[in-house]
Amino acid sequence: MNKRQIEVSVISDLHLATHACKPKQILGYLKSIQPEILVLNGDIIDSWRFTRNYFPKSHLKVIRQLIKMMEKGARMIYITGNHDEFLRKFSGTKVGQLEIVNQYIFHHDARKTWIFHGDIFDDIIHNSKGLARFGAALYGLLTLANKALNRILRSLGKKEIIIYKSLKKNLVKEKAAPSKFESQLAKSAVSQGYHEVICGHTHLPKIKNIEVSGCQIRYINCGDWVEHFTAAEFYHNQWHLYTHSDVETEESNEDSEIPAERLIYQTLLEELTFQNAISISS
Ligand SMILES: [Mn+2]
Repeated sequence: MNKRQIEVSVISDLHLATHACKPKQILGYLKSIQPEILVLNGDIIDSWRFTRNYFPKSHLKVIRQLIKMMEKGARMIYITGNHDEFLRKFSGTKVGQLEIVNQYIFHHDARKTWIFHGDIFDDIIHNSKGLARFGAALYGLLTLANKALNRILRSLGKKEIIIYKSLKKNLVKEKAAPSKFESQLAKSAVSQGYHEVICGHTHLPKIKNIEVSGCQIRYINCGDWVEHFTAAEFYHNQWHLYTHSDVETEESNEDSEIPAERLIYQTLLEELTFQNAISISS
């Protein structure tokens, strides 16, 4: 497959480790691009639900693909979000091609793009973390219900649906005027001299200009990989909002198999005992 060469790709809200996650689409997209910089803009690994011990092979494949891209030379900027805030204490860490940060500033010509997850503005506006967690729990329940419903639909030969997508469409009416979240963010970006601002968090992909006291700022929300499958991409000297369609996804068989846990343990046991001549009494 011919990979699209782009300077920067920004993706957010993959929510790995949850049932809502769509690893096939993520993997399809990652395999289709060759970015110089890949920005993981928050809520990549969802630690809120991590305690459930749900991390299937398909999610592991996404992690493997990310590692492979780094091995091939891509720089990876991991910006933490509210669902992966457990990584925030590692902010500033740099390991090889991987950097963990709270925000990233991308320079192009004399312009600069401010990239961060965006939850901080949500907290300032709503002043409640508890509400967000309740929402996340509800979302989790809805996802499970959705999965069950889709199994039934599939067995009847019907197309799958995403419940919360249509639910949210009714809740969040498309307005021409920027939302409170958007205008707060734009205001802050303008006051700091940025030309573009990119965030995720809201699961609402968007690209538009927002006017702040006579100044135009480009606002891009890179969306999510639970419902919309979108990315903010930089090439030809400007930002684009890309929507990934499933159709072109081709699953290559090369190293796509990840050994079962039993086998991994077996290998570990053999490697440690044989190489170090340890005898394990049973
Ligand atoms: Mn978020």
